[in-house]
Amino acid sequence: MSFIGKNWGVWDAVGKRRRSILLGTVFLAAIWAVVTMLATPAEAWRHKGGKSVPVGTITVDGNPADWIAAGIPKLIIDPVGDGGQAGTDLVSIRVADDGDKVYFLFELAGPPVPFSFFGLDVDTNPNTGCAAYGVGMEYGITIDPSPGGLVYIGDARDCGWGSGDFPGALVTATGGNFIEASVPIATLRVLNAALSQFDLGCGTDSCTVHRYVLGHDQAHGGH
Ligand SMILES: [Ca+2]
Ligand SMILES: [Ca+2]
Repeated sequence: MSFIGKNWGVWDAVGKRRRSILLGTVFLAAIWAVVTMLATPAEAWRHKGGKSVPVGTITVDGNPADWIAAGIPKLIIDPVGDGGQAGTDLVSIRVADDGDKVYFLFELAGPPVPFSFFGLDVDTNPNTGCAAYGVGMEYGITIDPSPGGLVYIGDARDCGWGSGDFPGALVTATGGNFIEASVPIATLRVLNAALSQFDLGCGTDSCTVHRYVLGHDQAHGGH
């Protein structure tokens, strides 16, 4: 009996160890679930906003009515009063794409004035490109909204970019407190042929970096 008892004791010890391992695993899984649950909404929220639309939905004419009619949500909402002059103080940014171009609608606190700068991280890797505007930007966007002002997108990997990098690629129009812009997706694929998403950072008025995923309806705009 003592032999059996001993064996039972061994089995019991093994069983306890197994239960202990099992409980430990369950405990770790529970912690991981909570961590994931806490982390996911922020990440998901940060990456949502914007919309893929049919070709012809958006006309770059400075009139935001087409964006409103198409129900394109805000990708970025920015506090008013933190961006210098009203004409460079960001209020919101909407982003959309139609499979051919990426469109931007920048809303400012007043009629746009020089200059607005933005950075696109087209490999969504902060360690590649120029570390500025909260991203590792491959492309820089310069917008001088004054009549005849230069507007361009350029190769910013060395932190400098010029109007001669991709001549005519950035098209803009202003109206009221808005700057509307478009860039061919083909231009963005010059520096990342596999482009499917990008992170958007702001220069003149810093904003919270947000990710835009091409070809998706991304409801629920965020800050
Ligand atoms: Ca328009
Ligand atoms: Ca990058």
